[in-house]
Amino acid sequence: MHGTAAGPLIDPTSRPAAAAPPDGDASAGTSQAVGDVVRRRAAELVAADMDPGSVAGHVRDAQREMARFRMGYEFGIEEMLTKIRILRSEFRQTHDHNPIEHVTSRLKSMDSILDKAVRYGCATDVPTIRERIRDIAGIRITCSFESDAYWVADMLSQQPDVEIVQRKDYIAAPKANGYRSLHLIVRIPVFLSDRTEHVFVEVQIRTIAMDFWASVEHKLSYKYRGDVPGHLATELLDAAHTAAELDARMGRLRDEVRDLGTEGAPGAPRDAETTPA
Ligand code: 0O2
Repeated sequence: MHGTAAGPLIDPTSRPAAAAPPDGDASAGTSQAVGDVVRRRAAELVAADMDPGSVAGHVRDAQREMARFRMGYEFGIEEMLTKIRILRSEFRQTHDHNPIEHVTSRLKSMDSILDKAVRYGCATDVPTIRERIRDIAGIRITCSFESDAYWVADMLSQQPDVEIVQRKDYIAAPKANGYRSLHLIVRIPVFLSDRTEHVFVEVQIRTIAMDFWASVEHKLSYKYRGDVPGHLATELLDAAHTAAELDARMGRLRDEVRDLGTEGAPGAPRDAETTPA
């Protein structure tokens, strides 16, 4: 991937235009895309009259390098998930409220990585992609309340091996379309047998209401290829305001319950009912 005799393995001009669906099965999509990229590269080398033995060697090298590239991000996700799991378990044992409802993760597909590299106008060699595309590994944490989202962000930020590279607070300052979420780009070390890799992981933290809205908006945006018709965009913005109001009301109700000291009383939702991280 760093550049073979016949050029970089990741060549955005040699792949089909269609990108993988953004919310698809990330790991399956990525291996599929990696396989496609390697097969296309092999076909190019054959067409360039390279002898079959050299082509096989190049393909093996490329496959190995692709696997190494993905591995760092997979382990980065695992490390962050472990941190989140520990926070969640500790909180569950010491408090009667669980700030984390559920957690999902995904590895960006090779097609999406290349789309973004093209959009950023950056080179497609591995070091450049590693540096410029910072959401190859992604984690989404869904909380019940806005204050929980900030709490989770603070807890992760305080960990000594988590470097906060960027923090975007779309809760305090929503996007023009109404999108709200707290985004962190973190950089964490991944300790391998022969080296330490530092990988970027994007962590999106949001409430259930924000997540519901973003999921509907994403589907509409995908359906209309990013150009949602005016009346639907207005409807979405209105729904975002409603979701924000719901978050605010639920926060006030939670404060009320907390003041009364009745959390954990009969009838209150039990932690065991939530999805484990
Ligand atoms: P996917 O498939 O979810 O990963 P850029 O990443 O360059 O597009 P920027 O400013 O670096 O833009 O990133 P930003 O604003 O932090 O947003 C990155 C991610 O947040 C997106 O990733 C989405 O997951 C989510 N997001 C941001 N804005 C919206 C929005 O308006 N609606 C919805 N539903 N999600 C949003 P990707 O790469 O677009 O997609």
